[in-house]
Amino acid sequence: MEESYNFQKVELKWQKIWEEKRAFQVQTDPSRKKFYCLEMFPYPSGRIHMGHVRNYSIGDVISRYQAMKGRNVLHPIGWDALGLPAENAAIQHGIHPRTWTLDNIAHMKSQLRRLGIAYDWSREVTTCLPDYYRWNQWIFLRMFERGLAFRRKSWVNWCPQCRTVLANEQAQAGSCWRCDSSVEQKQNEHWFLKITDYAEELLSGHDQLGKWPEHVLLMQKNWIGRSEGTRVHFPVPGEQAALEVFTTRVDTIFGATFLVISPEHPLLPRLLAASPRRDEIERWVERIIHQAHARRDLAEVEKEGIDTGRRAINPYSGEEIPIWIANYVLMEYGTGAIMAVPAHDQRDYEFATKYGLPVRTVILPDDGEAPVSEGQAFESYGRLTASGSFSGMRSTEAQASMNVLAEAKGFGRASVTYRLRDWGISRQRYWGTPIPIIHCGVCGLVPVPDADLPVEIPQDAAFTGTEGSPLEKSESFVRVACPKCGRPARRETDTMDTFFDSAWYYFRYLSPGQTSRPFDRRDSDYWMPVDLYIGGVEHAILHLIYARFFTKVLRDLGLTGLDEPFPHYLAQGMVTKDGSAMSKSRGNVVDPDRMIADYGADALRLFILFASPPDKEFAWNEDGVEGCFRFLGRIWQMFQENKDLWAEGAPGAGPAASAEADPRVSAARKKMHQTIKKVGEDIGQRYHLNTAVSSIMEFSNLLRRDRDVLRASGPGRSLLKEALETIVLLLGPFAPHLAEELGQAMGRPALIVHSSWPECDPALTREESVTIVVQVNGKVRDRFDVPLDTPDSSLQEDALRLPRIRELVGDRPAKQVICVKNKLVNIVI
Ligand code: ANZ
Ligand code: ZN
Repeated sequence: MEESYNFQKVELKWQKIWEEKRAFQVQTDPSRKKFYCLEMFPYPSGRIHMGHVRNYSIGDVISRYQAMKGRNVLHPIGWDALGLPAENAAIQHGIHPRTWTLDNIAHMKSQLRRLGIAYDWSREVTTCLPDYYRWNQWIFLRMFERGLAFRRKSWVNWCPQCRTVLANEQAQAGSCWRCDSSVEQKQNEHWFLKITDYAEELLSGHDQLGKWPEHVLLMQKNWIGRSEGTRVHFPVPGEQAALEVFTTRVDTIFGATFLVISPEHPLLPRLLAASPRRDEIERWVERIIHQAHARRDLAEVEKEGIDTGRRAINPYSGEEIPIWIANYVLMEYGTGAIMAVPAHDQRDYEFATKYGLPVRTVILPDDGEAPVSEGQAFESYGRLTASGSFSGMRSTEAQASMNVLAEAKGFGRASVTYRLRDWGISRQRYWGTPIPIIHCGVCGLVPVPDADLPVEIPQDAAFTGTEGSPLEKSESFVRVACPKCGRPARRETDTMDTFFDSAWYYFRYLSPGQTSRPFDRRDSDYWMPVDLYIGGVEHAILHLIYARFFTKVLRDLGLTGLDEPFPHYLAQGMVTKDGSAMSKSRGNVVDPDRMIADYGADALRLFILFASPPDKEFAWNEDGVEGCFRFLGRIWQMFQENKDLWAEGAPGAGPAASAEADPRVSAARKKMHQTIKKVGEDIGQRYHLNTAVSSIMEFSNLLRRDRDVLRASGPGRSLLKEALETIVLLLGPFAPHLAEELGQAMGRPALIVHSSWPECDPALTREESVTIVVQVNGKVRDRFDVPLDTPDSSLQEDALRLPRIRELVGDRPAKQVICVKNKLVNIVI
């Protein structure tokens, strides 16, 4: 063995050995306890960045630790390989999307290998290959059969110059990414998935996600947006159909001074049929609809409206009020029509003020609350006034009786509305999963038979960025015989949103070679749910909701027994440098390859994990890597300096404590066991990988400090040997290459990854004393230290004797004293 640590050579050596031994390959094995550690799979953009390094290092430490704890650990990786960037590269540089993608994957795979991440590469999943996306198509067809996949009209960004549909990313700030023309809105038939059928379950499923970060659950909750309210029908004189509104504040209905419908409302053409101002109004509607659709619901957009000239009747009061059209009412929410109550809704207030519509107060603040202020709607609950027989009731009480009345009279009902929309999956792109449907002039929409799957992405397509989707121009793709009647028909040319691919990839890892089903139930029953899912919080809403939705659909198809795929989600914090997120556009990127070249994979990984807890921001600084690099060097050095301990073959475990002459020997032994315990709990329970690393550092410092003392006695020498071997095991998950190299030098027969995590002796890890918190009436007032396991009676006595507590309690007798052993005393007076 060489004297100085040649990390390049050592790291490559162990990567090769792991690969040859297939060290991380696992099988379904119901006789063993499993651990499924999953990290969000990367988009193959070309290079691994620091965010990936962080994500995958966190997962690697946890996987390797769980394996050492005896679990059968599944740690897979794959590629989210379809999507727009590959197609843009084709348009801009003339490289075929497939070539571009597969080249990127090859490069990034070599980078992941060089990082020494313990993946089971035999399970690699690549979504752009037909053996994966055929199952997208298969799942889509099962959804189609159940009405969960359907077609309807919807809006898309359209570039009139390029004559093509644009993705939102290609239409930023309302202009085309290629030609800068102003983007229009166009209505087309699109494919949707009926995620709204699962809205309630996606919400109630949160009960099973107690280990998710609170803020992620809140984001999902807001995204689903459950609102309880009332649907009310307003008859329109001269029309058969009534206008239905959705309101969360039916208690304000006597203050409704006008109705507002969305410009896309289906009843609008009828309302305007006989209008003398029809042309003018239609032109106005046309203009509003062409305002970039996505931006209309933003609060900042100036409210604009126009009077239809028609009127509707408030079924509660019999009052006739005007019907307006306005840009702030969206067709996609509720019923696309609202009753406007300017006195109690700020948006309605601003609109009414702008157009001179009446404002009528019908809710009064409760006593003691601020009075209604000028220029501001009073939006809180209160007591009803000027509301017929409901006057005097409280808001909640009025809502309940108004719902009952509406139901009884048949003009409305209590109703729940969700903000969640059905998931539009149609993309007019090439590099996506073809939707397996055939359009036949006679038979209509005909599913591609399962036996004909996959519908492959054709090779012969032109990438111009103009004139529609490349698939439309591939004759070999489009022309097909109808599977039902055999007549000439057309293939669907829309492809799927790539979020479809990532909604179930974690199931495919379980049965990667399966050719007759997406995955096996037996594998899913064993491996699922994922024990820990790690990834960036930018996926907290869409990806995680779609994955939860898919799991429920797959469950309903009988493919899995699971309700929730990821009961434990660890949202990884951002990687920043100089105060902002590390990104290409900011030009503050640090290249992992350069760090590996200068310091090695072990030092890079160790630093990333040591610098901050996984869920917090991680600020890059080069001194930090340097520090971790030196720490690993010192571990290496320590072994070199004490090599003779292995040569002399001293026994691994120390003799009885009585033989330990110097107290520093037993102190070191104790510290060793405490470190084993702390590191294990930090990795396995708290995911505080940073404090795990610092405990190892602390312990190694102690050994360096007391080295001479330890080496001076037999028991000391054997302890030092055991301690160094323990450090190697504890470092195994963090700096796996160095750990293997030292393990081998120490003559350990097995790989570190296949070794057991060291055991700690509970007798040595107990703290002698604990701090007791003293509360008076539940408020923390003082603290004191006592020996561990001090009985309640003496805790109580000690607490009552504290000067601060005596002062607070005075002569008053304590009603009750509650003691929690080793923790607290609460005195109730
Ligand atoms: C009358 C009213 C009076 C309202 C009042 C609020 C306060 P959430 O809580 O988000 O569900 N609304 C309903 N459909 C709409 C649409 N398609 N576009 C824009 N706004 C719409 O909000 C429900 C409230 O948002 C509804 O209750 C309605 O205004 C409005 F003092 O009805 B409310
Ligand atoms: Zn047909």
